[in-house]
Amino acid sequence: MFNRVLVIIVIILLGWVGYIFYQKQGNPLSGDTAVGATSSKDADHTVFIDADGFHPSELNIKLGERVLWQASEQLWAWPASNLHPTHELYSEFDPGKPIGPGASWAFTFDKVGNWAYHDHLRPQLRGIVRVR
Ligand SMILES: [Cu+2]
Repeated sequence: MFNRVLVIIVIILLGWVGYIFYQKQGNPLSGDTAVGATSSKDADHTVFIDADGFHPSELNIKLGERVLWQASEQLWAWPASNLHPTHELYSEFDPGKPIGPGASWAFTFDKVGNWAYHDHLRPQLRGIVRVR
């Protein structure tokens, strides 16, 4: 009888510890969508991403302006600087992980240039940001 109570207490304790641990670590999937904590109000330009690609795919902006990429509710996306897969032309222009469905990622361009980019998950989808 005593052993049974002890086992139940241990199970409850393990569940509680696991719950606390999970809360602290966070759900890895919600962590990915947390990339989208920024809203389009915080950006100068917004590019929408759907199955067809980037809209608009060409953007002309001024130095220091901020562009937000907004993924559609249906897909994961990963806008990143060319060249695929290294993203070395403008290595900071890369969220470093995919943007979850409905989430977004914003980047401030601090270099003048023609910054061609692609969706790292579907590299045939291309876009360009021209910074002047
Ligand atoms: Cu890539």
